Amino acid sequence: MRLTDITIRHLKMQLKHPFTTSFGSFKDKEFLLLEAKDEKGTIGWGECVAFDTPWYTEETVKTCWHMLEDFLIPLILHKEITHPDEVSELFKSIRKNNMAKATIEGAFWDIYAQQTNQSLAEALGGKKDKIEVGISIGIQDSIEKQLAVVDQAINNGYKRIKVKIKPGWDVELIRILREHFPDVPLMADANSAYTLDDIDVLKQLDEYHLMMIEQPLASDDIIDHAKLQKHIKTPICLDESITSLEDVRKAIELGSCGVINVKIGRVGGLTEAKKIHDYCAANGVPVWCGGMLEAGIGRAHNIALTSLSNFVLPGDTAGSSHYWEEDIITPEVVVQDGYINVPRENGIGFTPNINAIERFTIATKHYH
Ligand code: OSB
Ligand code: MG
Repeated sequence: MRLTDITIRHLKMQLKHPFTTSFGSFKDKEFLLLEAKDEKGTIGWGECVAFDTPWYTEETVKTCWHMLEDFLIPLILHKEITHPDEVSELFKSIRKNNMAKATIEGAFWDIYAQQTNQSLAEALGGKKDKIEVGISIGIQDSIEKQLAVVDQAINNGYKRIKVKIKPGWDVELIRILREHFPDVPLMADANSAYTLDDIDVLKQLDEYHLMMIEQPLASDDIIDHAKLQKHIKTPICLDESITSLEDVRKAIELGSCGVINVKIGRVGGLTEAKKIHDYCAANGVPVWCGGMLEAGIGRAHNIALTSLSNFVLPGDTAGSSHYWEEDIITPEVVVQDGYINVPRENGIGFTPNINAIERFTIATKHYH
């Protein structure tokens, strides 16, 4: 297979509800969509998960476009490639910039799956025909509002509730949630809002049998997380800190976490995500698929990845209608009784809605 044409579109979509974390709030999502064509005319799609500001990790929409245009696209265009695992090898000379790399790699996996008459899930080795889904709920304006939103998510069937915490919005919030929902599978995500100085607060969370606490400490840390894990019973789940299989190996060896959140973009693509999955399976570490408020293309890739067997915990891949008035794929992603069916059609198994995509597009560029 050879990629002969690539189109990058910059989209801006309004979120149904503003999403608030320990870092701030956003109302819209700006992101890049990549459409790639091979020499036979097969089209594959990739969604870049970087945000327009570097609050989560260092990449942004603009850094990704720069990396794609000036480095990654020139490396891959017209190059003969037989298997998508070769794409990350091809990009090895470029350091980091994982979200940019994953964008093309994802489109290539989609093309490869179609060319070999498989669904993307099958091409990755996924065996599940449906996946369990959780939901990530942003910080709300009041405890009452937070309770109402959690209650609605439970009623909608989500298999696990994740809430965002930050200093001053933590122990009391979790205590009240537990009072109202004693048995719901519950976890908290801090997006790096604490340091080891906060160890006493984090210890208090042990009382509420949370499934895990996600990324309490610095976004590039595994050392302090290992220290923290020795002092708390609740398993730590690493998100921001994990950018590769090597990071996972070191974190597990150090005892920095008991669970890994896998995000395709953060680790540089599906090939690396699959390696992390396999390594964690071999080491008895459960994984789940995180979310980046993706539109339909990114969501479809997450669903395919989650069909692998060691994705034993519900992911953050809620249904399209949780995020958007209108998604950019047909059918949209639907959650029923807490499950999403893994599509069986070739490729990502959802059809990009070109009309919707064009309406949300604010800039386009072609490469060939
Ligand atoms: O930390 O997992 C996170 C959203 C954007 C960036 C980082 C995170 C999140 C979420 C929501 O928690 C996940 C989703 O619903 O897509
Ligand atoms: Mg997180």
